[in-house]
Amino acid sequence: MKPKLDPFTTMMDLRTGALDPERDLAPRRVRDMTGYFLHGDDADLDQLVYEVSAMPVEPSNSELQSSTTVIQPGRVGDEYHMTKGHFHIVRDRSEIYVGLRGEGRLVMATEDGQHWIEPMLPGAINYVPGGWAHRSVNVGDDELVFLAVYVGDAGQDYRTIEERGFPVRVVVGDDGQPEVVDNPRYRR
Ligand code: M6P
Ligand code: ZN
Repeated sequence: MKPKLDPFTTMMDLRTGALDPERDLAPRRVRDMTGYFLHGDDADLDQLVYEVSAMPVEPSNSELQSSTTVIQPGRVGDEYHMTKGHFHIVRDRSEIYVGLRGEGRLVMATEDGQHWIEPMLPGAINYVPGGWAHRSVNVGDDELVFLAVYVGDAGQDYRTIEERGFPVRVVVGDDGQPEVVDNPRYRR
């Protein structure tokens, strides 16, 4: 076969996730996440929640997509900063996360309402099998930084999460520690 791409290398700062050369950077602020946080009504709309920088590769099943995500520490209401979270449009496509910095929770859920939580920390390689929606939550005081690699044609289905939410939320408990509680707005 004739290759479609030339090989290339991107340098990643292992502490900050910054890429060199810089790649497309997508910031997500509270204003971009309406409806995602249960108590988001009086939050500062300019508050930066996370940024994603993705490698420039076409979204086909013969390639691997990859990106780094940096989630700022902080909360909206009682809920820790988190990504929107998504199913893959092609549901059986899988993904790997490599934790680089900070402390997080990877919340996963199936369409029939099961949920599963794995720790995110430097050195952790989290495997997200096909069929599991995934959302990362920063429960620490530092930035949460991780590298994600996934099948190129996976695509992100945000709508299902916007309509139904995740079965659980990660909130700060009375003792100041992260706690997983049911999401009253979850719809199966
Ligand atoms: C990881 C990957 C990306 C995703 C990003 C932010 O880097 O899963 O595919 O875009 O996290 O998550 P989300 O797309 O749910 O906002
Ligand atoms: Zn994904």
